[in-house]
Amino acid sequence: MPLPLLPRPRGARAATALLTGALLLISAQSAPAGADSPTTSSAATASAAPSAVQVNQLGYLPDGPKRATVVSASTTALAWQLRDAAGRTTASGTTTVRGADAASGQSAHLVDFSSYQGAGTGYTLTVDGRTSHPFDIRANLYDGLRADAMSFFYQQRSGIPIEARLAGAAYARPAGHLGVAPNRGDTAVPCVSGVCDGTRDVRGGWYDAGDQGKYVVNGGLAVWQLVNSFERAKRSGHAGALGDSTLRVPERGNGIPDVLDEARWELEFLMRMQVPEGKREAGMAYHKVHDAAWTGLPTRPEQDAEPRELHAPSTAATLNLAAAAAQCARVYAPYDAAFAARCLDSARRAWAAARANPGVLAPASDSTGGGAYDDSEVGDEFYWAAAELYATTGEASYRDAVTSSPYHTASDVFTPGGFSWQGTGPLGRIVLATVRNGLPAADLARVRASVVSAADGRLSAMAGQGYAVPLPADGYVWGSNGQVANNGTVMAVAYELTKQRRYRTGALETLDYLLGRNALGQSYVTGYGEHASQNQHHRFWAHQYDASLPNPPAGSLAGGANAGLQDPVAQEKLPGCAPAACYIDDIGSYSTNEVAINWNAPLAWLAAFAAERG
Ligand code: 9MR
Ligand code: 9MR
Repeated sequence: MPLPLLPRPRGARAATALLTGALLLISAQSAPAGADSPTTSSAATASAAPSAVQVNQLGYLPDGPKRATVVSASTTALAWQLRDAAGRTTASGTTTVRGADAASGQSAHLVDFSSYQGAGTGYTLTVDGRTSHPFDIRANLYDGLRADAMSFFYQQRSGIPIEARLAGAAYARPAGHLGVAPNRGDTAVPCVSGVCDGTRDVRGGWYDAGDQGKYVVNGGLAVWQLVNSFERAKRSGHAGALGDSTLRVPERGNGIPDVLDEARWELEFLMRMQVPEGKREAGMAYHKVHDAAWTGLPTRPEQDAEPRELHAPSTAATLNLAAAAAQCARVYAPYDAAFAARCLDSARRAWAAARANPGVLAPASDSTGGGAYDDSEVGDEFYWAAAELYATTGEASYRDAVTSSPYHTASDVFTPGGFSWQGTGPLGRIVLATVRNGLPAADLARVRASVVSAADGRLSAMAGQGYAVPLPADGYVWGSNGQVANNGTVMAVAYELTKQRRYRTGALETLDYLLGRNALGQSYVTGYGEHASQNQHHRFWAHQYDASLPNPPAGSLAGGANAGLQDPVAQEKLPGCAPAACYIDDIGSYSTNEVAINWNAPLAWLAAFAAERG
């Protein structure tokens, strides 16, 4: 049965991205990528030749914040004009001089046209003879991104064919890693010899990123964020927008919210990674499964001929499973009681196994053929898992684990980078702050205040900069866009807790950064914006290396600026870059331009939040 068409992204070039596939995507996105692109060269010369007007290239919500950054060395205010698609000036004013901006190395002015309440497409902002990329002002601005950022997960699925009717012809592919040659996984994967026993069926789940590894700590975080997004939407009365038949997933029409169908694909995998009862280390989760050696690019999933290996269980993986499965038990209960019960059983066993094996650490050196995802401090994972188990069960033993954890009371649990697969303490705070639980009122108030105070910290970081980025100037690390988006979700939670508009503003301006209001004028989301990333590091969406393969689908978030320059392309092309400008839309730059489930998850979360504001 043909599917009804879902809302398509309408901003700029997005409409063509998924419907007509790779060829049109390429011809429509005429801005050349790579070292010669106008963006890269303008960034390089920005301080010498002040020039750009950087906006959210998708656009702005009619009743949302509307700010832009102008790169200009002028020390006096400049006149700006907002023009509609017909070129008529609909608003005007003067800039605020901001001056030197450490992260971008640029000199900035701010334009604030928030008071403009009109709507339409094809607006531009002109300052001092320079004109921005076109953008929309409309209430349904984020509907398309909400669906596309979620659809990313379907397209990352392992162990199931990706169907043309759902993903578009260019993105269809056979199932990967189902034990069909040349694949050598994932239906009977042995442990790395000498480190653990046994052979497991670990089919399914999502591929992590541009590689085809599957890592429990990152999978646990990403799936938690998707399910958390649904739980949040439900609290705010918007669950319907993520309900059944809202996403392009094969389970459409089964009566269960599509985002939960998508998340279940990963949850089933995570539970397969748990050592079964009766075996040594029963209840623990294997840290990861991936290729024995790095495969080259491109490598289609169903063509991957490398042996797959399970890596030893770790305490961190076990606790991420416990947290995600405990959340599953609560959130799925109204829709599928049997599945919810299975999740709870898995979560309890994982918790008990982690308590019995509290210091089994995944080594940082284990990064051949897959990422290490190492973590030397797991007290925060204990806290997060205890918080989820307590929120779901209300049981005293989990409450005690929460209240006795140093992560429950420490003042620095939220870092400037928010949270990550390595730092999960904030997730415990967010759960306890938002999900009804039996903590004493004063303790609950303190937990909530800690989330709000973290959001205040991000707002003050934004206020001090030319681009309103919720990161400090030294925060541009591998996956900085994921950190930015995570911080956006912290501000959105603070908005839910306080209803104070400044937090909503912070969350929405976080999307402005990701969608083009940044040092490079780069929309980091494929298909959204006039100058959007399209060559992210991926073994199947590898069009830059093989014209028969597609670019990443619309709604794929690039890792973002990384001052560490940790790949050869970044090292060659970006020497001397200012932190926020250390990015290149080249498939070879895996340290600035990969995609990953833990980066798309907060993008999807934020897009759903923003779509509700429309
Ligand atoms: O392609 C890999 C990417 O998915 C990882 O994030 C990255 C870091 O772990 O490594 C990439 O693989 C490269 C490897 O580390 C070094 N040899 C070249 C590989 C392919 O670019
Ligand atoms: O997101 C990870 C980042 O924090 C690390 O610095 C980096 C190097 O270890 O690895 C990143 O994760 C990659 C993982 O190792 C392999 N799959 C792709 C992930 C995104 O690049």
